[in-house]
Amino acid sequence: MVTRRTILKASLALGAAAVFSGAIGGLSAFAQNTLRVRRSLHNMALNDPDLSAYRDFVGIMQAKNQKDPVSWLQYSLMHGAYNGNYRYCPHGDWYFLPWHREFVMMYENAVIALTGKKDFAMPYWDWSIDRVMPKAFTDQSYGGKPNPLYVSGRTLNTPNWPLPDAWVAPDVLARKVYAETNFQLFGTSKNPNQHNLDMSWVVKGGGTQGFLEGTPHNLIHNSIGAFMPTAGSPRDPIFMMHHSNIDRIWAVWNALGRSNTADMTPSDRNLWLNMNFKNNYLSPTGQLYSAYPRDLQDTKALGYTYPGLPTPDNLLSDPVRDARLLSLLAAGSTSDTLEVLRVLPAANKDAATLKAPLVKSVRFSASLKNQVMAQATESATQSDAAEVFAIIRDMAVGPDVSSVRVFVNAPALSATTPLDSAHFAGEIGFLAHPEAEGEHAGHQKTPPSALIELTDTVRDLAKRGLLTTDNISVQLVPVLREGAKDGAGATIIPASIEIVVV
Ligand SMILES: [Cu+2]
Repeated sequence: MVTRRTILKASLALGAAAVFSGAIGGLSAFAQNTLRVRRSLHNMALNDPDLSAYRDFVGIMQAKNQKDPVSWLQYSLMHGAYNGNYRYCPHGDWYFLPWHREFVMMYENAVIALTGKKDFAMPYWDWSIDRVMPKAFTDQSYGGKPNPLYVSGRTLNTPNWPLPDAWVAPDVLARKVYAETNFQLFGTSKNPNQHNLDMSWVVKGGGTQGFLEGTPHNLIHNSIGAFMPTAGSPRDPIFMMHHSNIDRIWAVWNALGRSNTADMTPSDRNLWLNMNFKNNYLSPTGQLYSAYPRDLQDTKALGYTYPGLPTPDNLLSDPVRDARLLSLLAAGSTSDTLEVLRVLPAANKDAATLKAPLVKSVRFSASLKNQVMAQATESATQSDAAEVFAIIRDMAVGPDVSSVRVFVNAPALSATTPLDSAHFAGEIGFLAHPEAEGEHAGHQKTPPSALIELTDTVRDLAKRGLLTTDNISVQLVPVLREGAKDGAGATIIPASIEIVVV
């Protein structure tokens, strides 16, 4: 029996990654009568018809009166405003993927309408392969004229570039994205307080971000700088390339045989499928329109696909493990009733700062230690070994903080401890989040929460003989926004940190 747990230990997912992570050009594989194929920017010629149509579209939209509903600015404002709040776009809850799928299609349909290129399909930037910004977007001019895809003020010369393996490497995605079989653990979980279909839940956040949203999605937004870390991120033309790739990852995940809703409770299934993103989108003629997740699950039904989608890998889900993790995420930091091991449920008041990382340690019992150590020694055919996670809840994130790095049992830590340290477990990015001012400040987001898988790190430390005490320490180090100074705004105070073994 191949389950998620065995594949984690056997690293079989590495092989699977090689099958579908390659960039495959050309229109041949899936082209049908009307199915448009979104292609990788990898090796795409600067004068490729799709890339050219997108460039022309951006130029047309930017040349319009920016009060026209069909203009570069007004389209972006459906998502949110630069120096302002998010308007309709959900981050940090389970509507993240379907909402952005329709948002990319809104632009794609407008490209078709405004350029007349009927077979246009939005390209995607596969940042697992191309670790720097695509040249088509960084050249200041094209064809002797200013390049509409270029944005000044981006921060592309920071230590974040080229994008590090820890965020985007194919084997990391294989283990942390594709080997996850539960939609909410893969694509961000529900706000546990949501019990109806009121649209205010869409923008509220309050779910727990896993690897996909918290790490590559958020950190690439932040690394690009300029508009991209803000609610006005769609004003940077690279937004669509980034979100087309996020959308492709969802399509790959589904193609592997994962269902969005099969393991949801009936009531959750209703709340996810039937949410109305009411008038959240603009048509190519400037009319508001709506979309529902129930209609956004199958790209082929929507008229497009991606090349090189994998076939199902027959990885079995582990419903007991999924249910335990989801109930832990839903329980909030005060519940203490679950029959799952939880460590450190007490509320936290301490801050993580650059000079003093926040450290939460726990002494493992002998039986727990055995479960954890089993990660290093158990044969790949056994499927009952424990996984270890940190749940970091409701982080109060200072305005100067761009992300938080999570380490396990590191003897010494600083802002420059490398991501390839054996003690590194993960990094969660935070999009810019202006504080709400007064009642007209827009939708207030719930502070972000994150689920960090520690299994690989703990297993690896044990293998290397670096788990030398009975303590497991989870350590948080904030990372400053580009250009920010270490000071009062450079702190993170999570409401709680739990180390859970499921
Ligand atoms: Cu967004």
